[in-house]
Parts: sequence; structure tokens; C-alpha cells
Amino acid sequence: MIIKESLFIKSASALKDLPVDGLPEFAFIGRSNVGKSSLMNMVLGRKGLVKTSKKPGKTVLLNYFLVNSCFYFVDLPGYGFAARSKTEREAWRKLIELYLLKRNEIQDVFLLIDSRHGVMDNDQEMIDFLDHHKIEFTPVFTKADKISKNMINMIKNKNPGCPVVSAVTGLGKEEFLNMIGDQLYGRNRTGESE
Ligand SMILES: Nc1nc2c(ncn2[C@@H]2O[C@H](COP(=O)(O)OP(=O)(O)OP(=O)(O)O)[C@@H](O)[C@H]2O)c(=O)[nH]1
Ligand SMILES: [Mg+2]
Repeated sequence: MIIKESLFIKSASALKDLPVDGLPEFAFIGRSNVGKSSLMNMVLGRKGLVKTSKKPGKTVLLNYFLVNSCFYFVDLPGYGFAARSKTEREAWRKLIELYLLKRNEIQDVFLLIDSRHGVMDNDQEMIDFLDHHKIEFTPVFTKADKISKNMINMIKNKNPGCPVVSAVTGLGKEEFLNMIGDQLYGRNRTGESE
């Protein structure tokens, strides 16, 4: 899978504002600060395309990026941002749950987990929600530059098929893109993504 082009399309705060072209989409979800926006930039090879922040909670809308004119990356607002008010957290929950339950275009949900911390309570809540509604997802382990090679291997052995990535070193980029290529186009006879 080669990225030829990526383009910011829109930010939406309601399902009625989402694209209507029916293209498949990959949703990036995870705790605030886990590295969703950074991973998107890394795999797209575009440093500043998706806004990243040292301050958690930056992304509060569904942000759509069109890739190769054939699928979308959707940057979802992060959860577990303590400074958000109760009303804001409720609005977040409503938007995310509606999106995950109703949006037929979703091809896969990438659930990002910080390699250093593993699955935390609010990650588990999200996993329970997805499992309960039989929504398929792929765990992706981020910030692998912060852990040892041994730890990386341990995570890989425990979670076969789940990418372990670093937005800093580019680790896992090819595996991540191949996974997307496989999901969209399947594998050709040589076993490589088309
Ligand atoms: N060392 C390291 N730092 C990273 C990596 N990915 C992201 N970061 C840093 O982690 C912080 C948060 O990254 P973002 O990509 O903005 O995280 P996010 O999940 O989009 O956060 P929200 O939009 O707030 O939900 C930034 O300071 C990044 O530079 C990584 O692979 N390695
Ligand atoms: Mg973000």
C-alpha cells in the first residue's frame, strides 16, 4: 500500500455532517495523548497534516482525511481527558457511540493503546463497549520508541496481527499500511498487498 495523496476534508460535530460518498473509513480512537494524530501523520508521511498537541484533548471533532482518493482516516476525540467537564464528557460519549454504532462506512476501528501502560481502565471500557456491540476493532500499540525491544517482542507475541508503532522512529509503518491494504483489497498470490 503506497500513500500517494492525503487531504484534510472536514471536521464534523454531528453524524449528519459526515461525507456521503460511501468510501470506507478507518477510525482512530484511544485515550487523549495516546498518539492518534501523530500515528496518522506518520503513516501518511505528512508531518503537520493532523494537528498534534502536548496538551491532551486537542481533537474534539470527527476529523476526516481522504487518502489516495479512496478511503478516509477519521481522527476521533480522545477519551480520559480529566479536565473536560461532565457535560463535555457526555457530549463526547454520545457522538462517539453514535458514530461507532451507526456509521456503516467504518471498515475498521484502530484502538490505540500506549505500549508503556497497556490497557487502562478507560481503554477496557471502550473494549467492553465494542465487544458488547460486536464492533470489530484492531488494537494498535503506540510510542514503541519508549519501550525496550524485549517489551516490543512480548507485546507482538501476545497480540499477533496488532501493529506496534512509533511516530518518532517510523516503526510499524509498513505493517500498518499493509494491514489497511489487505483489508481494502485482500492479498495477491505473492502474499503481498496490492
Ligand atoms: N515518544 C513518542 N511520543 C509520541 C508518539 N506519538 C505521539 N507522541 C507524543 O504524544 C503527544 C500526544 O500526541 P497526539 O498525536 O497529539 O495524541 P492524540 O492521541 O491525537 O491526542 P488527542 O488529540 O488529545 O486525543 C505529543 O506530544 C506527541 O509528540 C510516539 O510514537 N513516540
Ligand atoms: Mg489528536
